[in-house]
Amino acid sequence: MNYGDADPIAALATPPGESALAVIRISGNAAVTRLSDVFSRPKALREAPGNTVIYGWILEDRRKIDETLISVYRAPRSYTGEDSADISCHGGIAAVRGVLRVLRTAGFRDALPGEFTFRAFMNRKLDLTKAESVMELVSAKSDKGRERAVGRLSGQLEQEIQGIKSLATEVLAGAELFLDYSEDEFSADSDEAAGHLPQRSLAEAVLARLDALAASYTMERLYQAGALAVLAGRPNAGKSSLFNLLLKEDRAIVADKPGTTRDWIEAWISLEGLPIRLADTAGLRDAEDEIERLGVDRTRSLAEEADVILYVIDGLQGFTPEDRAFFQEHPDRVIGIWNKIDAAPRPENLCAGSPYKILGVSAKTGAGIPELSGAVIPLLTKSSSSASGPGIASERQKVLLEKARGCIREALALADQGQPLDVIAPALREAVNALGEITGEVSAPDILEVMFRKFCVGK
Ligand SMILES: Nc1nc2c(ncn2[C@@H]2O[C@H](COP(=O)(O)OP(=O)(O)OP(=O)(O)O)[C@@H](O)[C@H]2O)c(=O)[nH]1
Ligand SMILES: [Mg+2]
Repeated sequence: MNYGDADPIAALATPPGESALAVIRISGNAAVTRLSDVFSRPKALREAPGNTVIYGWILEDRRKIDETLISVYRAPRSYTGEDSADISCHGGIAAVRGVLRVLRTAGFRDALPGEFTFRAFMNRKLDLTKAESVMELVSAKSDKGRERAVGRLSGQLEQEIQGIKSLATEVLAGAELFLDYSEDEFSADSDEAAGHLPQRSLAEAVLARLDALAASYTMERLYQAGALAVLAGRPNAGKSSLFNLLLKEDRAIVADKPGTTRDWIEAWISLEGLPIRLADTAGLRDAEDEIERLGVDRTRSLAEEADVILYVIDGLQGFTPEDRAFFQEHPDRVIGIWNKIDAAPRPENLCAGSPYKILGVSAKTGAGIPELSGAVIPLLTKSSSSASGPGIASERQKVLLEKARGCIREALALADQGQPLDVIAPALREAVNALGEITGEVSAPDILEVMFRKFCVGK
């Protein structure tokens, strides 16, 4: 794949299918002029200033294809930084296809995934953290995820990285200056050049800010990608009843017969703003029936994948040896749920002295459910910082941040060992470069391509 160089491109920016409206986006050299060649009011469109809307028809050999509103943007005041336009046409499959066909005859080629945002980046309309946040915003599944992406789109992360980078650059400059000076005045291995990092406290401040950003990753990933919560437990414990209750929908079959659920099912829910993929599974037992046994195998493999296992105990049956064994197998990811407290209250001394957390709930009355969300969130977010300041959200950002962090740590360790500055300075330089790569100031074309390819077409 190769992104073009301001050649005119077009793409459908809305999902294909039947809808009231669809938006087709165009951008590139003379984009608006080219569009006017296939428009019912060419002069009005050609002369339209930026940020205005023009009404008219898209024409193919003077035949009307669709009635549209064209939002006109002029370089550099557009998303891509080029002349561009959003064509609002009718959302029918044939209408969209017709308009795209006409655009091709007018000299537009189909845009590649992420090509509009790539151009925005190349034209310095946004840095890489903002570009990534565009996709994060498009895929946000919860309000909190949206809010975090909007923070990055507004430049929160970019500013933080820039701030850290300028501190790191100061440390590097201090070291290099000293190095130049010492080359003139002292022999390279004299005492003055060794064992002393000028601005050491600044380097420590850089490390502290990098540590804080690194700690935000788990939480940011949770808000973006969500977590997998698996309902597991013995047959008839009430897993499907809880699934329906948390989903606020009668989705799973509930019956008094043990072994009702066979194939697991899943749905997205939101717990205090966190997107959770909730799975209801087949009850765990030594099943005689071949199909049920396959279901139980799936429960086990799903439980292995889970970020948190909601292990449901049938209050009417009590805490069985099988229940205890399950807890012992998954000590850090399981939350116990003593279900049916409406009919069988949770015993006071249940698991007294053991580290297991077992909450009493009723899928029938909803009692104990708020406490359940209260227990799930801390388990998922343990050891990660609360998401209030800037945070990193992509694997790419994480890798580069860790690189910068490792380099600063190395520089400090070398200084501790009394190494000379010409040994320390390269590590500092590498840290500064890694930070520059996060925002895209320093960037290799192949890395950019890999990153933008993950975008959707039209974005
Ligand atoms: N009294 C009472 N009954 C419940 C409660 N939750 C579930 N039940 C009943 O328990 C039975 C089993 O419920 P399900 O939700 O199908 O249980 P399950 O764990 O999904 O069972 P399998 O799919 O067979 O593994 C049904 O008769 C439910 O009505 C509860 O909180 N209180
Ligand atoms: Mg079930």
